[in-house]
Amino acid sequence: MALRESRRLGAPLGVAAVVAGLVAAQFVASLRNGLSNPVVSLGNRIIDHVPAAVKEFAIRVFGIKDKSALVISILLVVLILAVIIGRTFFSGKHRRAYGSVIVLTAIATLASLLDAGATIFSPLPSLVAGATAILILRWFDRRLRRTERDGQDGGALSRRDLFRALALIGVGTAAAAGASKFLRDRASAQLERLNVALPKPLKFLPPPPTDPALTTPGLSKLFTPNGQFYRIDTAIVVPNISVDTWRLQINGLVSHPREFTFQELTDRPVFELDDTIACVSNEVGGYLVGNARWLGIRLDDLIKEATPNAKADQVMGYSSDGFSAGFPLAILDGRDAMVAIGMNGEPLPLNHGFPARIIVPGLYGYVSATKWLTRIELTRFDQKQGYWVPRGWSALAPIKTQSRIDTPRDGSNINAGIVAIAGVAWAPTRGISHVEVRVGDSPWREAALGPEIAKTTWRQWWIDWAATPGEPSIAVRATDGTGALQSSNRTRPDPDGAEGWHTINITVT
Ligand SMILES: Nc1nc2c(c(=O)[nH]1)N[C@H]1C(S)=C(S)[C@@H](COP(=O)(O)O)O[C@H]1N2
Ligand SMILES: [Mo]
Repeated sequence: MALRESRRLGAPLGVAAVVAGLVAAQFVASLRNGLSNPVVSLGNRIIDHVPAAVKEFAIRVFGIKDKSALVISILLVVLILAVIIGRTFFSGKHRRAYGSVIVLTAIATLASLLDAGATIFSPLPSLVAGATAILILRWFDRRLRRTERDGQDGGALSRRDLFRALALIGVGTAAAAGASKFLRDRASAQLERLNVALPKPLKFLPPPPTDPALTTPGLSKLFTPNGQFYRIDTAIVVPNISVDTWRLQINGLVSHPREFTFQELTDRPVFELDDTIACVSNEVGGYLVGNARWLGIRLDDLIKEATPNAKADQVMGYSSDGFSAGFPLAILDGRDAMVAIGMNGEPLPLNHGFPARIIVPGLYGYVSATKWLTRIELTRFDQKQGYWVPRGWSALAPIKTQSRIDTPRDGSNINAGIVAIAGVAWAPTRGISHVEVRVGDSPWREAALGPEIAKTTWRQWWIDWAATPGEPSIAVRATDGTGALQSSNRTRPDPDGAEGWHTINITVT
């Protein structure tokens, strides 16, 4: 009776043991930087090895939630394994169940040893997870045996006992989860960020003009608020960097390697830059693009002080979590590339690279915009490749001229009458000189353009259109500041950015 009962309880008990192990691991991982959560490490290894096509797919299907989807998938697989382990264990095959836990622990250990900056301590949480799961399984087993031996009303008693045990594990798990969250928050860069006082630029940029988006519902704002700014990176957990211990190194093929504390860096002259950044994975008409007023330190000055050797032809930024992005040294042609510390009047948000990142006007993010920056290396293209290059993306990646219709939305129904068609167009650093709109088969019409605050930023555009009933398609195309028309040839984002005119279909009734 007790045995049959226990077999049925195998699944929930297996899950309880494994979940308790994972929570114990998270608790240990939150005690100090450098201890890796096993699920995060497994996710990191998967992200490291996904081909460009899968990354594309994940971004398209899950958008910026791609990493939550990854973590949830890993947890689901682990939970399924936990059910199998629980059932195996409680049907008497103890060695096989322990063996499975040990194999899982070994995989997690290996995964955490491969994390950027891993030490021999990094797998500690994985080992704690494995040990916790095994101890809990053994404890359950002992209780089961005891109730069986005592023989008094076996099944009922063992079930009550086991539910009590489950409740205990539940409470312990919740307590550990709460404590680990508390510890993480206390150590958090979030608090330090609130205390960072941004230095003042020698000369402020003029205040932004009145935003046309105020009068055109649906049009993107001239400056994208930080909370709405797109986020793309490989970090499952945002790096938690303390400005007290943070250093920026500049080294590699240089005669004067440099190292700065956050204070030393921000004591230098800072300047403001209005710049639109874009992700190479952005589809035609997509939202992986945003405009901000950045505050930072001139990158060309920093590099000049380090004195690159004649052999150096690439500037590679590295983040605390092992990401890297490289671009030609020759790109620093006087343009306002910076080590950014501020975004739209605030210290960089954690999601966008606190305490410092690189911004290079005119280059896609994956070759330039390293967040959580810790090192800048002068190197050679024939010696080092940035993170995404061996994964199938181009080594050189200037931002292509693109335009997007924000309103009306693709597939929407609107009423006949006067309607605004509006959106944004960008071509940093060339600027936008014309935007044209075509409705159905009508000729292209020149759109009105919003203020050009800089050649590095996007420009809003709009036309008033007298909509009549039908199902028209609407297309947009931009001409950059050099007079070059945006390419009409539809291409995929990989290897160096999508091309084509954004075209939508709507219904007018
Ligand atoms: N450390 C780090 N920096 C990174 C990335 C990353 O994965 N890790 N992704 C880059 C890519 S692909 C883009 S498009 C931009 C996005 O910047 P955002 O998230 O601030 O919009 O960051 C870049 N910097
Ligand atoms: Mo990107």
